[in-house]
Amino acid sequence: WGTVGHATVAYIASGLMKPETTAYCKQVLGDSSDDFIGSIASWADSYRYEAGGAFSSPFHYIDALDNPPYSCDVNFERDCTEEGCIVSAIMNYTNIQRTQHEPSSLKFVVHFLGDIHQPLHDENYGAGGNNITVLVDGVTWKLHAAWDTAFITKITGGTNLATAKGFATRLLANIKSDVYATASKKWFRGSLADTETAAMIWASQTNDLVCTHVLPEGPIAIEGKELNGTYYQNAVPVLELQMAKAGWRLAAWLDLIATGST
Ligand code: DCM
Ligand code: DCM
Ligand code: DCM
Ligand code: ZN
Ligand code: ZN
Repeated sequence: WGTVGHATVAYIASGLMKPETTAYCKQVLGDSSDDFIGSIASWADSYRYEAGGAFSSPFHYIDALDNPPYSCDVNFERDCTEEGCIVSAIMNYTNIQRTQHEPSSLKFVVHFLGDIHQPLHDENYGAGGNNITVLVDGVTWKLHAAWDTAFITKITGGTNLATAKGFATRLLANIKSDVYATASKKWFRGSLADTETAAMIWASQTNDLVCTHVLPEGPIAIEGKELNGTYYQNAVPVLELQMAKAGWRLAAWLDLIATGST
């Protein structure tokens, strides 16, 4: 996700987490403001461009070697390479956070629980959609960035932290009321007793969306095409649900870490 997507996930989580989890995160991050988590959600995207941070680049995704739109699946042994992937990164930084309570592992966990909910971060095809070019309202985008950023800007009309806060407020209301309240009771939460299974279930559910909503008729059907019609209309509810699920799961995950639970 771009900065609005990551901050939206973070603000949703901050609206759902336990008070002791808020206190824990504020203490670890050394930030007592309301933006303690929204303001660090995109740190990992700056860090990977720093000289010492290049090792973390593969941690933002898992390149599922599936065959969309005919079959979608993620396989840890097949798809997580030796340099690591988003699933192994969530496992590692969650364990570091549980034992060392330090800021960089918390910033990684917040970021990667966001990215794992972006369908193209759980897909190998076209380097996660970076090699597919599309149009959004006449502007050329990589398909990956259309999902990361262009569609979210089109939904919210903004690009800053205030935009994310507004978007998160609306999605939080959905989680707490009619729109997602019943469904969210069945969302898979995950447990710190088996972090690989948790992250793999999040990745697999998200990867399913590559077949149904990202490449439903294959790449040729969208290459060079304008996506602001039906394709975008079908993407909006998926993007909103992925933001909501990611924020809800991040809150639950941080609650377990902060309270020393599994
Ligand atoms: N990005 C960038 N420069 C930065 C931080 C982020 O160009 N300093 C861009 C690259 C990605 C996007 O942000 O297209 C989101 O990154 P990702 O989705 O890989 O986390
Ligand atoms: N990305 C991905 N899968 C890949 C390669 C990259 O999901 N196989 C993501 C990471 C960034 C975005 O795509 O969010 C752009 O990557 P880069 O900045 O490396 O071009
Ligand atoms: N917003 C949203 N969905 C929209 C339009 C806006 O979630 N379709 C969010 C993002 C904005 C916030 O609401 O930051 C306030 O919007 P506005 O500036 O239109 O009042
Ligand atoms: Zn991305
Ligand atoms: Zn990222």
